Amino acid sequence: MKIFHNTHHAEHAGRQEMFRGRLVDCHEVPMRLQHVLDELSKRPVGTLVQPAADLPLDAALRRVHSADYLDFLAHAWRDWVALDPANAAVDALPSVWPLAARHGFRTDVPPLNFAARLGQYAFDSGTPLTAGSWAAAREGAACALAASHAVLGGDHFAMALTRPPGHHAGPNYMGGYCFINNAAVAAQALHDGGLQRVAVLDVDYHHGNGTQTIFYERSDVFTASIHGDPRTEYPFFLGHADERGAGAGEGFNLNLPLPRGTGFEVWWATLQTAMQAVSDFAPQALVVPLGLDTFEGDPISGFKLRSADYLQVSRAIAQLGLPTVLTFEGGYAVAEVGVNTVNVLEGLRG
Ligand code: Q9C
Ligand code: ZN
Repeated sequence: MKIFHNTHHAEHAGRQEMFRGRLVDCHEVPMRLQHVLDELSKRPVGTLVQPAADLPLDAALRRVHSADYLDFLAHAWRDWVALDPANAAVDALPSVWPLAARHGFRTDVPPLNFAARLGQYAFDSGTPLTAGSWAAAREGAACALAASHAVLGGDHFAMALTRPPGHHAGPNYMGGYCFINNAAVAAQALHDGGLQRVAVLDVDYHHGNGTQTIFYERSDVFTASIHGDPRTEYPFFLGHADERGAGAGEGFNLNLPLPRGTGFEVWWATLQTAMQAVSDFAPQALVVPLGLDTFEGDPISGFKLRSADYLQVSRAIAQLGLPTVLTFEGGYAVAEVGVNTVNVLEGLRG
């Protein structure tokens, strides 16, 4: 199995995120991926490779994100520093939002102030944008794209060590530590490579709101997500069981929210439900946004999976028999995220 390594990931190193009125140290840190690499050096379940430099990345990004959002991201750091040269010493976090027209605010006059523009494109204040965020996110997306190309070329599994993560990023917004939706890039690339039906099975603790939204009105990409109930868990405003898709996409989105505190037995039964729905869709390939924040020791999440459970999870996923791309999403028990990730990759082998 090829494991695409984002050699630029550490250029995204946010310092602090806003949490309940305080700035706290970021959970989504470069050491997460370092632990995965360290574990891979002990247990080489695949071959570490880098994405080719000549991939059609910009075209692939435009397939899932709006041009204005990508342009915003590409120049965000420059514009943040232009707002005030002192900003070069701090990360960009939004502090004001247009909250949509439903509250009477105007969205028809594009703001020039960068703080206002950041609020247009970010849905939370937990996702610091730094000098290196764009370079890191771009290269992460290149890993996802390269993983899809590997699968299109005949590889059965491919892993993309995407960091920053991606599944909360929507067509034109960032948030939840995510900038580019790597799983959506991968799924769209599989489709564009000639596969008519692609399924996404999101196993991160948090609902994959970005991926759901990107494919919500489509019947060619089936999206399923098992996650903490959004009535109590982030991202709160999407991920409920009654969201089943819209228009041509009606019936092609499946949300399986579970209460905080859910252990492996119930989670496992829910995985069977999700996998049955994936099988019923009869996809030609699968994308798994792999979050390890379902782990019992995760500091910001509430499920109770244990390290050994991840071997069983991926053995089951492998039994779907589908060419599969995995993207790296959440998982904030930093010391254990390497073991848990490599357990998944090991389990794929049966
Ligand atoms: N203090 C992913 O797992 N903040 N994103 C929760 C923590 C947002 C998680 C509050 C969590 C986002 C990719
Ligand atoms: Zn998560």
